[in-house]
Amino acid sequence: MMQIVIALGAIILMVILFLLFRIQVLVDVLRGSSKQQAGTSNKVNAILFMVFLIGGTALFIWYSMVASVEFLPEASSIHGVQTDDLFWTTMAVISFVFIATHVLLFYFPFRYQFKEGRKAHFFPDNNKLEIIWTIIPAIVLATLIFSGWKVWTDITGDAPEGAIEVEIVGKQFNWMIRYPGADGRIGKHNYTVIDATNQIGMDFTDQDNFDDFIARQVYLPVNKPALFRIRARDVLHSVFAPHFRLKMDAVPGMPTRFHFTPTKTTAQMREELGDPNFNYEIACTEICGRGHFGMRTEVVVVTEEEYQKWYTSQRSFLSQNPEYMASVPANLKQVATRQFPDGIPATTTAAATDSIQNPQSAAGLTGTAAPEKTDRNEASF
Ligand SMILES: [Cu+2]
Repeated sequence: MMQIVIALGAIILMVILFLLFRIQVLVDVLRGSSKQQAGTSNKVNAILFMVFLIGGTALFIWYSMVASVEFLPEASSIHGVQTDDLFWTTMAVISFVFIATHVLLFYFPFRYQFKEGRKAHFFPDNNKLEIIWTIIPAIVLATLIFSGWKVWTDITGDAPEGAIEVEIVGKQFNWMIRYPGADGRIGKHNYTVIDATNQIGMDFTDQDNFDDFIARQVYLPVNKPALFRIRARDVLHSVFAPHFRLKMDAVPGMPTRFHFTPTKTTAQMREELGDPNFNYEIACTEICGRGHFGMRTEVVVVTEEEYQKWYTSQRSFLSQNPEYMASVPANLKQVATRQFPDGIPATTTAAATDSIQNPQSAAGLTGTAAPEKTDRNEASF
């Protein structure tokens, strides 16, 4: 009830003010003082333009200083330094233009506010001026775009010889990481063979898969080029490693890639930032569903020595999951058994035979009916 009374009171007050204003105007007309072309609001507005300019600039400087604490540390990759340089050069150019035009934009209404008896200068066109303000931005923009294009083609081009290949597959909701084994080749994949264990869909009719291994983190040696082979299993994801200035979409059915060279080890970064808990990370920057926020994987950059130690300590997927021997074609069985220097564990032989009839039971999903097997070579995503 009280609110209604207040609202009604406010409306009545506004109506009264409006009527008073109208009466004042009518009185002015009668007195003949309405010929005055601008009231006090002319001056007030002109001053407000200057207040906005000065206040806005002060806020901009203050906020830039406060926010700079959150900026990423210096890039930890070779191309990252180039993209940062490019970013700051572009930023400097557009900031200069932005500030120059906006100072004029706000200063002019103040400087040239309405004044009784002052007449505007008639200035229809000037070809020389128009040529200057067309050619200069054209040259500046073309230079910026060309240098950006040059860095971009370098990043997206072929990886240098001997780059370490890592496959990164996004799925709702985590990243799966696969390394090639001693052969240096990542094996073929096929979505029809995906199950609860073989989540990446390693196709064991391809012998390149026999020595591949799945890793929980991305390990990389410092100062050595690395190539990410990126895929997605279900929806769009995006590989984002901000410290390396790396971002590439993971698209179902369309493999993408990104090569870069890390220049600082995790230990170096921890020391530099004074943060003993620092870790490089890969996050997903595509809103890919409910668990999107949880798509985080660590990237560990180590010395070449440490990397070799880690790499050689990894065991192939096949040697850890001998039941998949059942998926290896007869003519390749001999090659695949090399993954088992101590022989294939006897207990799994039964499971291996079983998985031929029921692949899901091998994956620990007993009790569910196995889907009919399709030709594994027929489709590959
Ligand atoms: Cu995602």
